[in-house]
Amino acid sequence: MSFGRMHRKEDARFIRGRGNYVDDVKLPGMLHGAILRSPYAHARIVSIDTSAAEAHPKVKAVVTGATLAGLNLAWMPTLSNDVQAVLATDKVRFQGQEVAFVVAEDRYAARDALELIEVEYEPLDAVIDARTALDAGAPVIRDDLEGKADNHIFDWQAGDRARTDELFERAEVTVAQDMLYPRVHPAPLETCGALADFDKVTGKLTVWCPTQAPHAHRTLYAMVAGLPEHKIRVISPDIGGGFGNKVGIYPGYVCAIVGSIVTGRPVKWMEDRSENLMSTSFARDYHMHGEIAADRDGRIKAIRVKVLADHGAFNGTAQPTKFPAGFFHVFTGSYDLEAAHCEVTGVYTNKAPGGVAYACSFRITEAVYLVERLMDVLAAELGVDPAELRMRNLLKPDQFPYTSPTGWEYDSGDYPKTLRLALDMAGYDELRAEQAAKRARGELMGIGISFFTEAVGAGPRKHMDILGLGMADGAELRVHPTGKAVLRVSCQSQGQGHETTFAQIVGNELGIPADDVEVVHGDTDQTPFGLGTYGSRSTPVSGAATAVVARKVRDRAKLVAAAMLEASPDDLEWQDGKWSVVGDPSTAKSLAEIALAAHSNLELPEGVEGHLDAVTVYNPPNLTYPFGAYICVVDVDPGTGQVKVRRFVAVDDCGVRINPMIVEGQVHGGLADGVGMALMQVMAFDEDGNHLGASFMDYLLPTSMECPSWELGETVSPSPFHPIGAKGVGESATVGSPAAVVNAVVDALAPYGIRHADMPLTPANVWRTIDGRPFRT
Ligand code: PCD
Repeated sequence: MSFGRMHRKEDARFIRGRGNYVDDVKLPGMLHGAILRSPYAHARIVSIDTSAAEAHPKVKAVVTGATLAGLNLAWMPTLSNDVQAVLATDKVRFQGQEVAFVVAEDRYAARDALELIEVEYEPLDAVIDARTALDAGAPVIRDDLEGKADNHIFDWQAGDRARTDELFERAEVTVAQDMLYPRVHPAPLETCGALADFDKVTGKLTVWCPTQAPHAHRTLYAMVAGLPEHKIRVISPDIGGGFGNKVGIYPGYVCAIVGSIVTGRPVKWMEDRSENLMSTSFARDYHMHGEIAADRDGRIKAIRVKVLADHGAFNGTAQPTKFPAGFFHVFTGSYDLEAAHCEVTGVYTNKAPGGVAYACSFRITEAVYLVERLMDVLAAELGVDPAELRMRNLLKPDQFPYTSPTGWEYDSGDYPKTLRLALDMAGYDELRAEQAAKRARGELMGIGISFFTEAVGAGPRKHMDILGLGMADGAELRVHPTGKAVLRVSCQSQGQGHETTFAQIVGNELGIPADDVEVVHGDTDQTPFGLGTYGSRSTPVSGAATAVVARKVRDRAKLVAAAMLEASPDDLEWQDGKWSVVGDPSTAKSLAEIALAAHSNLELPEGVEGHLDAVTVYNPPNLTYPFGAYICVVDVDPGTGQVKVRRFVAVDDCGVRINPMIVEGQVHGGLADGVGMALMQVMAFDEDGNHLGASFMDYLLPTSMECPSWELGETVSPSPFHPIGAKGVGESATVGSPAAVVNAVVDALAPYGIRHADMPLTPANVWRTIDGRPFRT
């Protein structure tokens, strides 16, 4: 068994500062690019004069939208079948939009030359608040789209409206709540960038880029630029965090490629922090109205939701094509109810495009937040304890596999057991007693619960695709004569430790140490096709492919072992990581022995090839459904509105854990993210569309100062849809934790009659929420 708490192999280079990131890659003759960006949120471009920049002694090329239009590259397709300007030609549509690209001998000269470009703008009114985007007379943002006369993108719905409405009409109790999941940003520590090298002689284009989906990038470059796919190589070296920010193709990548084609030299473009925060994919920005219908005794019946989704200036949200609101329709959460319905309307605004699944499988964070806030609003209405209300409504173990009212097939779980464990770990009853005593003294202590179910591992080819590409992943496993193995996968580690866990999967299947398995990823010339890493899909899809390909090797090894033992394969058994004749352990052959024999002159039966190597493509039969119960304890200072997260208990169930230490690390990171979103983060804009969070001075990342010492627990419900029973976990904590923190803060503020407050619960927001309200115990 190679599963277990193994130290991460990749840390040998990371902790020595020997990682190799895109900006570490330096090629002979390399030039540097910089992007001129729009100061306005919405403005017509009257003229662009690049002559002074071109005259700069170190400048090699200046590329504008007009240059790109000549190459038919001024616009590129987005992940949502919209188009996005690579460099603006007609108008700028958000502050920070790409307007021109300068290629120069060094980074400083490129930046200096930006200031020599003269752009004349005619400012236009901007649409900043999504709630006004569909007003009659609102400025039309996308007049580039033929016949477009408003800012509407799509209407989408899921569930059974008639049945849901009927249950609402008959319900004994209903509650409703408006809530905003604010626009936030994945903010990986390494910003985005690309190094492009076009070789005119061979016609080969090599792009180094921190992408979460190298193969998808290659295919899209081929489709968009018309370059032959086999002449494109995308290399994703070490990545300093992705969190969904590195899924899509950004204008800067295309500019670097064009820059290299135009100058005949390699061109590197790296954005700075402000560029990353202002122009790369945001997340969330959902204005939600949720309602829940229940009996007096707290049995919930139905949920109904209306969402206004702010998608920014270009619809670049990332999700399987069929689902414009991603997996939002999993909003019935972990509860047994009769019907549900949601309507989502997407609109354009003058903000950066994106809508990525920042640490969430396509809008599940929004869905979990919605249902977990509604549960607390209902608990307050009924005067029932929120833990008790959840216990009454959680799905029961015998309901699995469970088909939700909006069509999801949950795979496995014992939800009450997981919640019970969390309550025990937290000492829930004592916490409530402590809270009562403190309330009597006028102190603000809050306890927040959230129970979440995620749907990860996109996805089954029959249900989903991205831009027509099915979501199956390949894997290749080569076994050297001495029994050491090389695994090649399409998924892409951004820090999650795939080089370790994927080696552990192979080791576990083949009876060899994980250290004997090298994992190759991040290079389209070296790996099989697959759609990349996001939505916690690597373990569910590529991880499954890895187990399957290793089993193919094991099956082949069986035939070779049979030949070695002069036995029938039917008489062999796999025991303790070796093939042996049934009942005779002395005959056991290890993989290394078998590999050597497979490469030798051993006579193999008719039809059995030599070597042990194998390939596979894995098409997941279903998603996997990790879940968990989180409990957060906060203290709020009534004088300043400051929230302190005192304790956080997180019980996660991600099925079989390959490397429990990595899983815990993933959970720690996600919980910190959740505290950040709940208490500190929002991409804010003023009414003219000026971005108010373009540095880490304004857009705050949580540190150890804001985080408690996490208290983790686990339950294990193997997924019946996965060869080793594993479910994804990378995003669970980000999905589940914001609701727990907000529920805790709102619980602390209950004596003021507060039932809801929107994130981020900064001291100023908390203080404004309670200011002037009487405190009643
Ligand atoms: N695992 C184990 N076991 C189990 C599960 C899992 O062990 N059961 C592990 C694995 O193998 C890996 C990890 O853990 O290693 C994770 O996993 P998953 O869940 O599968 O996931 P993936 O796919 O791999 O990844 C992804 C994720 C995401 S998605 C995100 S956001 C984030 C996370 O991941 N990001 C990041 N985490 C992390 N970490 C780090 N360090 N960094 C980063 O960046 Mo998206 O959609 O993109 O938004």
